[in-house]
Amino acid sequence: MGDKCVILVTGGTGLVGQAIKTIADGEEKRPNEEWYFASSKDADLSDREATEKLFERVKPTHVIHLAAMVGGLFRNLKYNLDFYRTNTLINDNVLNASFKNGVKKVVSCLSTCIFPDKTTYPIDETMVHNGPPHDSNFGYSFSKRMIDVLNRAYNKQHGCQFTSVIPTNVFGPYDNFNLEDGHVLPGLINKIYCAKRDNTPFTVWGTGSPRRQFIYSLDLARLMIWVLRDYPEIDPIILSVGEEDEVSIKEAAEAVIEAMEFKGEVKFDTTKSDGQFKKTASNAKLRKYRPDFKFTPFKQAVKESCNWFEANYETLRK
Ligand code: NAP
Ligand code: GFB
Repeated sequence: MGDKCVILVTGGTGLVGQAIKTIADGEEKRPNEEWYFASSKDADLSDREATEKLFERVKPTHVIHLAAMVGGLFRNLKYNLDFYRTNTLINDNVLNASFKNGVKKVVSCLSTCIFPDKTTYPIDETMVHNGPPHDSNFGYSFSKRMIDVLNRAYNKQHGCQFTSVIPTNVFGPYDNFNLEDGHVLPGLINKIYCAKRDNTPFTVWGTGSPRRQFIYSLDLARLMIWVLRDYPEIDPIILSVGEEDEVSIKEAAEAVIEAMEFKGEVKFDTTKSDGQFKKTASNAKLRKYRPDFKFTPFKQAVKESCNWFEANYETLRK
């Protein structure tokens, strides 16, 4: 990436986009690079014409494609059709505009929740299409899988360098803390904050027994910038902490309780869905490329996220 680079980050105002902005502004930006963090106000990327106008205006040489309809288990359970249609439109428009504008490299996002539900563990990158995803989010999962199909087709037919990453559950500053639409960790942080303020019990949804690997958004951002610059493959790469760092939802809740210094009553609402029990992914491929990469310790990342939440309560998404 020696010549002048214009890096367009679609979905630039979200959890992952803002983490990339924090890292780029802080340590990673290079003198020959111009970074553009787009939100839906710059262009509704589900609209082909608006997408093409954005690309004509920004003229990106590289794209980190994050923009998507995103949500936790409970939003996915409700809107599988919308997740499929919206994300399929966005992905086709962004990759087609990238091809038509001669973008040198695109890095898109899949997710570890899109892998087959009936599978052997640990899951690895070769298993994306080996069977149906968990029923709770089949719409989102199939739309994401089509990114990998599009990347391979653009490369085979036109030699495009379009690749993708497969992050596990992400959390951190600028997350969506809305209880209905958001993911588990921001939901737990928001609920504990309210339980402390209102002196009410803190309720964890489900049994607390499902297992997850969580990646801190700032670590993901560092890895995605590395993928943009140096990852040579079209095939996807899982970006996750190791299998040994997988925790139960109950353990994740305990980490938030400790970080927020909550002393009240903890309840489990087992009338709420547990969703997928586990989706344990291997980061062996990442370790082959980046044996030196150090993830932020989970409890430290949770503490930093809780501090950000409390400092930004008035303006954050909740
Ligand atoms: P997020 O916080 O919800 O941010 C979504 C971003 O996409 C926002 O900037 C939003 O813009 C933009 N966007 C949504 N619809 C759009 C549209 N029609 N046109 C243009 N922009 C649109 O999501 P995130 O957690 O950062 O996720 C980023 C990427 O990582 C997604 O592709 C997601 O699938 C993937 N991922 C996330 C997780 C996770 O745990 N969060 C895990 C694995 C993969 P506005 O701000 O204007 O709404
Ligand atoms: O992050 P999450 O909503 O989605 O986690 P997934 C859901 C798990 O956390 C379930 C439990 O076991 C829930 O019962 N949970 C406990 C809670 N308390 C809460 C809470 O307050 N809020 C939420 N949301 N969950 C998603 C996929 O699966 O993973 C998406 O559906 C996306 O498509 C995302 O890929 C990364 O991890 O189950």
